[in-house]
Amino acid sequence: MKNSKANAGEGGIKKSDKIPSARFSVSIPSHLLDNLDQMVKEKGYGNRSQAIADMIRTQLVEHRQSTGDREIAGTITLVYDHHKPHLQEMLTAMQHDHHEVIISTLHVHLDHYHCLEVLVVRGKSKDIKKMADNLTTAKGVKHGRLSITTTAKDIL
Ligand code: NI
Repeated sequence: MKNSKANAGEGGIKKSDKIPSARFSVSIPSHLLDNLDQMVKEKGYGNRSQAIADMIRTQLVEHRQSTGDREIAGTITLVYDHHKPHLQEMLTAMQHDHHEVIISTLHVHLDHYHCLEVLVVRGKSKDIKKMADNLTTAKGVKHGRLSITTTAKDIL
C-alpha cells in the first residue's frame, strides 16, 4: 500500500521494529493545530505524532471503561479516619470479599487520625467499578477515587 502524504504526520512517525506505523490525514481548525503544537513543545514530545498517539490511547482507555467485560487495571485511593467506629473493619471485609481483583494494597498512616489506602486492582471493568463505588461511598471515607488505566494487552 502506498503511503499518502499526510499533514498529521509532518513531525515524522518513527519506524518501529515491532509495531508498524500507519499514516492518516486529518482536518482540524488551524488554531487547534497551533495549540497542539504549543502543547507538544511544552510537554517535550519528540513530534506531533507521539502526542496524538498518546491522546488516542488515553481516549481508548477511557472508552473501554464503559464496556463491562473488558479487563482493566487501576488504583482505588481512599482517605479515611480510622477512629470512625467499624469503618476499618468494614473496609477490610470489603477487600477480602474482592481479593481476586485486588493485586496489592498500600496503607499509609497520614496523621493521628487519617489513613491513606491505595488498592491496585485488575479485572473486569464492571466488577472494579462496583467495588470502587462500594469503597468510596462507605460512610467515613473522606475522599475516594478510582483511577483506571489499561492492562496494556491490546493498546500499544
Ligand atoms: Ni492507618
